[in-house]
Amino acid sequence: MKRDIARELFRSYRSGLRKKKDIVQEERTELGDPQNIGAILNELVSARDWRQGIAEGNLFSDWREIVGADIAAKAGLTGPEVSFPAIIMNYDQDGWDDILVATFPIPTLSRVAEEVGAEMLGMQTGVEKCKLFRNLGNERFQEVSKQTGVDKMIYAMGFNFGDFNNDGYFDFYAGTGAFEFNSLVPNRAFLNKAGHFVEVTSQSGLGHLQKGHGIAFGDLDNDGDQDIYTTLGGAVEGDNARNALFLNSNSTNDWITLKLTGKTIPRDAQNSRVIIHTVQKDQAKDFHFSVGSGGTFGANSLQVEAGLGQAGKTVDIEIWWGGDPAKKQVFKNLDTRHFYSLVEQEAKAQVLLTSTLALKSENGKASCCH
Ligand SMILES: [Ca+2]
Ligand SMILES: [Ca+2]
Ligand SMILES: [Ca+2]
Ligand SMILES: [Ca+2]
Repeated sequence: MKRDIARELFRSYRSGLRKKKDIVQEERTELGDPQNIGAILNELVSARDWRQGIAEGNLFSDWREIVGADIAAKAGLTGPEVSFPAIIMNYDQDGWDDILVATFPIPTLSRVAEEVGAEMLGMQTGVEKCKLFRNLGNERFQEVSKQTGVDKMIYAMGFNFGDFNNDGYFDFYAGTGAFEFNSLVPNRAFLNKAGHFVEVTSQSGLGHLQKGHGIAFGDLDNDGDQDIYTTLGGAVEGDNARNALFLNSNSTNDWITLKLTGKTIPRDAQNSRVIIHTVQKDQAKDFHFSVGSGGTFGANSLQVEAGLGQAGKTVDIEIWWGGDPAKKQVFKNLDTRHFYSLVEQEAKAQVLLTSTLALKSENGKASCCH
């Protein structure tokens, strides 16, 4: 059965210090083997006098222990020291996937609201911030947190990405909070302006105060822009909240939605690469997407719901089925603002006749409700 790390983390946090003698020591075989995570946890507990929950929260900050110091140093991936969710997205549309890691500083969890408030007032807090690692394409990464505007103290749990405005650049949304009832801070939204992130929590209407766990991007009403569904509520019994669905209503940009079906690869076509060739203001511009469920906590639509900026009426599309460049297939002159079904090894793209859904609120009105 899949482990619920968040629940275990909370239980461990609440139950206080756990005696070292209660922890079963597992023999560690060799570095680099991810199956040794349990053994590494135990080592962290033992070596640093941590509780088990803190060790779990810190595991991936100590990933050098897992992959080996030489690989960690070569890759340039260091910190944050206390991390929780992470997302892999190609934030700058250069074709190489980058890594955004959010912090979840256990020692300051009891004062989340005051720390976040202090940061928003421009005060120094000393709490560790999010890190963005840009993929340099040579098995190395460069930290670009400050220059891209993500050096914020987000305390994220749910953490996912999509495209708020169909400009082809991935934006992200973080569900925030911690265990205590009073750790209520807005869930936070960041708009990607061609590689620089600007916080749009207030103006987007996404700054819901309840604790954010699962976050899913998907075009629920079939109108070409991604809507967001979020699971809200904390880990403590009674810390409940109604989930929220946010309909997207702001895009004038072009888009195309692709439903991929594999034949030589798994049918859902996960990990397939999609490169969309566009012309924007007489300049060639490629957008890179992949088929996948997105970030940490919550799963996005497996359709490629691609924002295209001002791409105009048609685009050419290149698929690397299963992510394999040897399984490349090209579809030419597909109409933007349409839904297509693309099947591996079938030359013709089929238009999906998808009608827009008018989602209604409980009172029967067609739109809803801030
Ligand atoms: Ca990149
Ligand atoms: Ca965007
Ligand atoms: Ca939509
Ligand atoms: Ca819409």
